[in-house]
Amino acid sequence: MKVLTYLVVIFSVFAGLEVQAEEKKKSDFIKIIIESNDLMKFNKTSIYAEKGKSYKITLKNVGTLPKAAMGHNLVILNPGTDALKFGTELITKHGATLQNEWKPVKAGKQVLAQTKMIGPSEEDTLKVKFDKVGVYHFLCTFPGHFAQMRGVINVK
Ligand SMILES: [Cu+2]
Repeated sequence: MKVLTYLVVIFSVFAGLEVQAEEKKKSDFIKIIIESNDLMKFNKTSIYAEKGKSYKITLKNVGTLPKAAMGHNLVILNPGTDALKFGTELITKHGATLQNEWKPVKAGKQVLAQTKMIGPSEEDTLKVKFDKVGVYHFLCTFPGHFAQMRGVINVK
């Protein structure tokens, strides 16, 4: 009887450990911080990522100009969509307006993930997982910013 009790205890301990490991895996996000500023620049324009891993990407606005004049966001596009072309079509094709804070609401699956538009000293974090190997373009969709505020995520 005692042996059985020990076995049950041992089994329970192992089962518990497994649950813990599982939970740890779920919260295992790789964190990346990107800064944006009043000079209309991201501080990172080339990022390497791994297929199948989960990321938390935080966009920080380290500028001081008001959001209406110099707001920033981070919009990650799926492979095959070019950020420069996407930028030129934001208002004409992708539904970005002043009212929706320049969110490309009509872009559908061309957008993989995005933060909200943020003002000075604000930040916003998006969660993303890259399912495919490839080059993912990103940009800020505030009018005109795509000309400078662009970058690539190389997923291997
Ligand atoms: Cu911007």
